[in-house]
Order: sequence, then structure tokens, then C-alpha cells
Amino acid sequence: MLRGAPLVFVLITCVCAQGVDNAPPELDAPPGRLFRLDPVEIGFERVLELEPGKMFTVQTVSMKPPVFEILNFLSDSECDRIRHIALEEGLDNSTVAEDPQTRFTATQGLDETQQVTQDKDDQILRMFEEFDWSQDGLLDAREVRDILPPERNAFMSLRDIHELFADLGIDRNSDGFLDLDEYKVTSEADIRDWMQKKMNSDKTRVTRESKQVWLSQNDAQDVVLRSLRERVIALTRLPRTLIKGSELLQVVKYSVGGHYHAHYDSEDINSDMPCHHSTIDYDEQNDDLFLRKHRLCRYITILYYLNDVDDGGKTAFPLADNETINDDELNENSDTIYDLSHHCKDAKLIVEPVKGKAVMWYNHRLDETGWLGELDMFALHGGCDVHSGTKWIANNWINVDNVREKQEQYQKKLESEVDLEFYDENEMRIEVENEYVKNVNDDVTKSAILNAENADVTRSKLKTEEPRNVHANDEL
Ligand SMILES: [Ca+2]
Ligand SMILES: [Ca+2]
Repeated sequence: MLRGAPLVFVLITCVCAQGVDNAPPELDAPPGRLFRLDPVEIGFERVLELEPGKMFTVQTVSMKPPVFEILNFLSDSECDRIRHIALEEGLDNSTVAEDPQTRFTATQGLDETQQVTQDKDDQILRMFEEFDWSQDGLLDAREVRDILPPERNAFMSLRDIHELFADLGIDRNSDGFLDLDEYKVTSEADIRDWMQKKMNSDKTRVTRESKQVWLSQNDAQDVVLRSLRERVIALTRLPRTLIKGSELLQVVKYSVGGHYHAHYDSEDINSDMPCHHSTIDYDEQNDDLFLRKHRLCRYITILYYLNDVDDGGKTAFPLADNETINDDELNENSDTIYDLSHHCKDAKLIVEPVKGKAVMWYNHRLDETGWLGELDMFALHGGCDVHSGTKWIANNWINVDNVREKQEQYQKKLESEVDLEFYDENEMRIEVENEYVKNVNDDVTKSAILNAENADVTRSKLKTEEPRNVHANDEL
């Protein structure tokens, strides 16, 4: 944490993972309310027993949103093991949610001399008026940025938009705005090509530059992944089925230049779209499409650093503990606030990546009934550029539907399902992995990871190969 921490108060409490009833009364959430760790004040430390006999120090580093750091939440060998599993599974390029809507004319090469039908003209005018937020009859750089084709993971500053105007010659009278006639003849295909070229030549113009894989933590999975989940249940003090019904563990690898510009992990609850996680007719085959029609409902984020980064790779919260959030100020300073490739150091809270450290924060406030409330606008955050080395992190998102009945219904369904269905096919693997953990030798694990990285592993091994291939240290 890069911030002058005030006096540190240490409160020794015992929250026993196996006996939540023993916890001090001030930490209990009344029935039907979501538990929320009280940040108390910046620098505040509480020592919690999250595993029998094992104490963890949870330090408050921000009040708005409540952000906590826990050093050594994962041991070195646990970090190595998770990276190892991620490599075995194979990492894919990370993406951001796509929006297929067309905002510019789809007809390439359309110009003023061509006849457009009245219908088409009306439609273009309606779109133009919709996009012209300030209703001045012109689209300024900010208004244009809002309607850029968004599906290419692009991150464009206002300066980039002016460059786009100039390169494509679409701002014909060079006044810095697009009027209706200029907008009409602007081709979306040309903009896409321009954006792609820009992103190819400058990685900081990509919203998210990393690789990732999703790992299940169900009862049949690796013992390290399962015990991590137990620790999360003890830390968040939320019902077991709520944690089990949350998203898979996401493991992310950033190489040099890798980053994720400032964003929110969750979404506005005042939306017509249902939550993604608790929708029961989930269509796995069409995940991308499905996600477009649903929203992310993530009460908590817990981020783990799985290695030490040589240089860079900090986690930044540009607005943490800001006095207020003012939309005009946000718009005015958007290039500074969101662009973590160039403005990491300007963030209000910067968390250093340290192997084994966990950072936990609440993305939502609670409403008056103690249930999931408004998105906390202060929870804006992202990953700054890695300058040297690689950065490995993992994310656990704890999902809660703001419609209480839907969350309850979802958990009830989970309770009725037996999590042991995978045991048969994986029984052998579990035995082998338990053995692996007993014998774990950091040097061997590290060299296995190094070899796998050098081979640029993208195969899916755990799913297809015999359990004995999961690790290479039988001879130990
Ligand atoms: Ca305007
Ligand atoms: Ca113009």
C-alpha cells in the first residue's frame, strides 16, 4: 500500500472456520443479511483464524470501497500449484464483454451523392440524436468514443478520437466534431480497421492484455483449490452454497506490457437484465451471447498474487477514498482515471503485487435490508502495466443476485445437487494430487512451471490425460 497509514490498531479475534458461532458478536451478520467485514479505519488490522490453528492478518487499506490486504493468504507452494494447474489446463486470451450493436453506417463507401432511402435517413437521424448526449447537434470526441465499435477490446483516449478524425478524414470541416452529414458517411468498417491498426501498434490501447483460464473448485478438484475455497468461506463468512455457486477461479497471466485498464467487476443493479450466475437455464454452448443478455453480479472480489513481479503490475484503485464521485469530473478526467498504462501512479490507492497476498474488496454496498445494493462507484480498479517479468494473479468473485428470492432459489437448487458426481472419474487423480501436495517440492514445481512456460503450453491436459501425468515428481 502506498499511503501513509495512520496508527495501527490490532484487534485479536478468533473466527474459527469450523465454528462460526464462536466469533465475536460484532462480526456476525443478522439472519438474512449478507455479512460484510467492517473496515473500521485505514490501517486497522484484525487477526482471524481462517483455518484451524492458522492465523491471518487482515489489514484495511481503503474505506471507500472497503479494501483489505492479507499477506501470506496463500503459501508459496499453493501459488506455484495453482500456476501449475493453470498451465496444464492451458490459457486463452482474455476478452471483455462484447456489444454487437452497430452505431455507424453499415454501408461502406456511402457518400453524399448516393441516394439513401427515407427510412434509412430517419433511422440514422434517430441514432444521431440518441448519441448526441449534449443535444447540441454535434458529436464531440467523447460522444463518438461512446459509440465506437466495442467488440475489439479497444481502449481509446479522447486524443485517439481526434487522431481517428484526422486519419480517416471524417471530420470534413475540421471543427473537432461530427455533424449529422459527417456522421452519415462514416463507415464503421473503416473505424474498425483503424482501431485494429492502432491496437496492433500500441498495446496500451487495448483494454485488457492478458491470458486466462477458469478453474473449478468443486469437491472433486485439486486439494489446493478446495482448501482455498474453505479459507474464502471463513473470510467472507457467507453461506457455503453461496460461495460454491459463485464463478470459477479465474487465473490470469500478464506478460510485459500486460494490463487491464480501470473497470468495475460488477454491474448496476438497476438493470432489466438478470444476473448471469443465478440464471438457471444457463446455455453453456453460447456463453458469449448469454453474457450479453445478462449482467455480472459480483458482491466481492478476492484477488490473489501468485508470483512476485520483477517490475510493475500493481493493482490500482483510481477513486478509492475520494471525497465524492462527480460525473462531470469523471468525464473531464477520463483519460487520466481509466488509462492505467499511463496514469497508474495517479491512482488514489495502489496495491503492490506480492506473492501469496490476497486483496479483497466489496463491489456493492448493502441496501437497507442488508442485501446486495448499489454498485459502489469507488470500487473502480485495474491492473497497471507489467514492466518486467510476468504477473500471475487469480480472482475469486463472490456472486449474489440482488433479487433475494432468485439467489435463494439458486442456492436451493445447488443444495439439491450432489457435488460428488465427479468423484468416480477423478478419484484416482485426487489420490495422486493429495500425494503430490504431501511431497510438494518447490524447486521441482518451479522448474515444471518454467519448462511448461518455455514450451508455451496451450494444451488441455488435466481433462484428457491419465492422472499420473498431472505431476512429474513421482520419483521424489
Ligand atoms: Ca454533442
Ligand atoms: Ca465536423
